[in-house]
Amino acid sequence: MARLDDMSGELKVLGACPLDCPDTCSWVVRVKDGKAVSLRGNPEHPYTRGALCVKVNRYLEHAEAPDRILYPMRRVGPKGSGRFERITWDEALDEISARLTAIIDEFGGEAIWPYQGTGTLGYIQGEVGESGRRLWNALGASRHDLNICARAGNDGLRLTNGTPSGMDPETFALSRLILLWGTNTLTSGHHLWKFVQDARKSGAHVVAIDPIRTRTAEQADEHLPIRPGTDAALALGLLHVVVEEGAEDRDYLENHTVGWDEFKAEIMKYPPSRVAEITGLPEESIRALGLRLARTRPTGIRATMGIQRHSGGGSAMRTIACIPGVTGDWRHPGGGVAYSTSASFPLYADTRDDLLPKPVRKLTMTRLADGLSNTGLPVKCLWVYGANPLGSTSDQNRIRRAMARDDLFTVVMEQFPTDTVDYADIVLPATTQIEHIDLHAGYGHMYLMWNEPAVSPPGECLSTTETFRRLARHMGLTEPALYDSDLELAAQLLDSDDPALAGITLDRLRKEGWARLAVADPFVPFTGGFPTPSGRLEFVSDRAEAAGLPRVAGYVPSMTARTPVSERGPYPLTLVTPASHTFLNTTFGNNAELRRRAKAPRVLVSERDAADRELTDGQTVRVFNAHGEFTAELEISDRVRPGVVAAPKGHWPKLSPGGGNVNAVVEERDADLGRGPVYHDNFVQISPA
Ligand SMILES: Nc1nc2c(c(=O)[nH]1)N[C@H]1C(S)=C(S)[C@@H](COP(=O)(O)OP(=O)(O)OC[C@H]3O[C@@H](n4cnc5c(=O)[nH]c(N)nc54)[C@H](O)[C@@H]3O)O[C@H]1N2
Ligand SMILES: Nc1nc2c(c(=O)[nH]1)N[C@H]1C(S)=C(S)[C@@H](COP(=O)(O)OP(=O)(O)OC[C@H]3O[C@@H](n4cnc5c(=O)[nH]c(N)nc54)[C@H](O)[C@@H]3O)O[C@H]1N2
Ligand code: SF4
Ligand SMILES: [Mo]
Repeated sequence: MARLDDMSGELKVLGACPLDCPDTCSWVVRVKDGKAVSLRGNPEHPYTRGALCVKVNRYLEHAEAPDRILYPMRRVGPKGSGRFERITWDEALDEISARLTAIIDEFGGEAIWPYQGTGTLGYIQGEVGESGRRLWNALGASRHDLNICARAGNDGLRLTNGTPSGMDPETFALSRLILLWGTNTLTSGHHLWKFVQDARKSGAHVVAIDPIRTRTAEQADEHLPIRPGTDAALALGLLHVVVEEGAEDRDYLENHTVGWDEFKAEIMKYPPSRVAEITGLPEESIRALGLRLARTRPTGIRATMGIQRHSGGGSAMRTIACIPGVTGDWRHPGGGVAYSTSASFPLYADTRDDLLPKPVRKLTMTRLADGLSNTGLPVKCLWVYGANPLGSTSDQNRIRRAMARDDLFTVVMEQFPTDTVDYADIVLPATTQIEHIDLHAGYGHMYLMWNEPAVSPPGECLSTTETFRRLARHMGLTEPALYDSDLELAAQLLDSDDPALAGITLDRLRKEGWARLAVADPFVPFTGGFPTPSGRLEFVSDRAEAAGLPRVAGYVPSMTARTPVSERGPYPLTLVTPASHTFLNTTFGNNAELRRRAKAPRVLVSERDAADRELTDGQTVRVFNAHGEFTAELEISDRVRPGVVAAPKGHWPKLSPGGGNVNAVVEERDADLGRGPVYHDNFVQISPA
């Protein structure tokens, strides 16, 4: 908690980075005379080790930025114009209560869509704890399915292992072969790198598998520039070599897995020669990596979300997860697969679903445009918080049209005037992390983190929980659970007999700022079996079949991978749209210095593809398909393979030339599991602007 620093007379307040990033850093805010004077990485935290990142180094500047929304506002111009007048909280809550009551009376509570995003991952204010859901339940609102980020991969891993959780990323220091697979470590969660470097000092070989030569690929010992959406084929090809070498762990297969015979038959269909054709990788590279995999224990695979933003992405994670089942790597610390540690934290927010007056429909986050166009039971109120769908969600132009609907009542709780805010009827000013209480779990480490507020909110900003408490009061709701304080909510979350929380109390967290889960160190998962129906790692799965996938893990090509150029019509190029180094999704997209560093929106194109179109380096181009277009500066680059072009996510549409970003060309189309999005699986064409 806050403590006085004798030397300077400043308070040191411990907090945690709330952003959707695996590293969930521990930070120290120094406060003098009620004002935050610095915010730095906590040198005492074993994962943060004193460093934040290029983005969050500017968090204080962000919280104090001149464009911060400080007061409730009512729209005065047409939807999309961004013209507002300041109103009081009472006026805002009166108007909201009246509109919600009228909507519920006429259409029922399900006409409300609580569209919560990943702006903060807190258990109290954010998406992990589904902040606000008690109130939505009391109003009978539709359920929101927050599947925009990691769902397809989560579900794929669940088929194989029963859980998305796996390795403790700190144990990569013990790996002897590291595959950084569809993950841009140095950009999207750089704290892992220190553990990778520790492993290297002991001789580990590091391979990046990514269609782009990212800054991570550049720093790796080897880079395999795979064709997007073909990862499962590569996994099978590597295992083909393992089996040829007789290096499968027969004891592990026998005692800890099911379906080996069928899976082996699947593997045998993918010799390196065939895999080379599918993946576009040289056969020798596949064979060489297969040999390394056969001979190196432990092998640690860091596979994150890039792999699964594809129509076959859930299956890709499912099949990659089979690798340690064959090699027996789960026996060793430093072996296995690390995707997300979220499910290792046994904290459950009591969302009080018993308050729902009747069962309600679920609306899918990745399908906002579709959902808003539903005419059967129309959405009449869209309530956006912690999200910027007009920047981050697929099919931007359709969303824009749907949000312009006159009969849609839109409320946005925000810190900044995003493109989404421009379509709000009422805007409510939201606190930042240095102004509210929260509790966090890392999804790339094993620590619970406490965030103590360091300063008072500026203007009339309120936290998510406080906003919903006030709205409940305004609507005359009497259910006591709607009024629990933040500390009461924290205590409820930690009230658990789970051994992983042994010794972790609210008092201790507030005092120390963080606590490692009470699990072995080094941590080896699955020593007591797998949480699957069979209790074993499942190469075959009835649940997969029920989900419409093959029973045996294998290769399900993405759309771009299975469509030959000759069948792509006017849009022959494959677009991938990964993390930007300087923004976090669209958060920080309005920061002047980070925008300067990001440079204008750009698209990386191979020399061949540029030459075919007579395009030159630095030229302003249109990247387009049937759904829309965005404008970008073309960069001729050998970082992308011919046929593939890359443009980062995160630029604000309204701050971009042409008024759109990459999501103008991303289709609203489902991945193979969990209705996940397909951000790296779209066809485009490029022409001069
Ligand atoms: N700086 C920064 N950090 C971030 C974010 C950010 O926006 N900026 N976003 C945060 C969030 S919300 C998340 S979910 C994580 C996401 O971070 P990551 O898990 O790293 O996900 P992506 O950036 O989508 O993709 C990672 C890499 O996968 C590659 N890739 C794309 N398609 C394929 C494929 O088919 N096969 C393979 N092998 N690779 C492929 C991309 O080229 C990219 O380099 O990062 C978080 N961290
Ligand atoms: N093309 C493409 N698009 C992508 C991706 C991709 O790889 N490619 N990645 C996807 C991924 S992984 C994700 S997770 C999504 C993220 O998409 P969103 O969940 O929409 O996240 P952001 O775009 O960062 O917008 C979050 C907003 O929440 C606000 N905010 C932050 N903290 C708070 C708070 O405490 N209270 C309130 N009320 N607001 C707050 C921020 O100011 C910000 O405007 O984007 C997806 N979009
Ligand atoms: S965005 Fe990630 S790396 Fe940066 S401070 Fe937050 S948790 Fe740490
Ligand atoms: Mo994400």
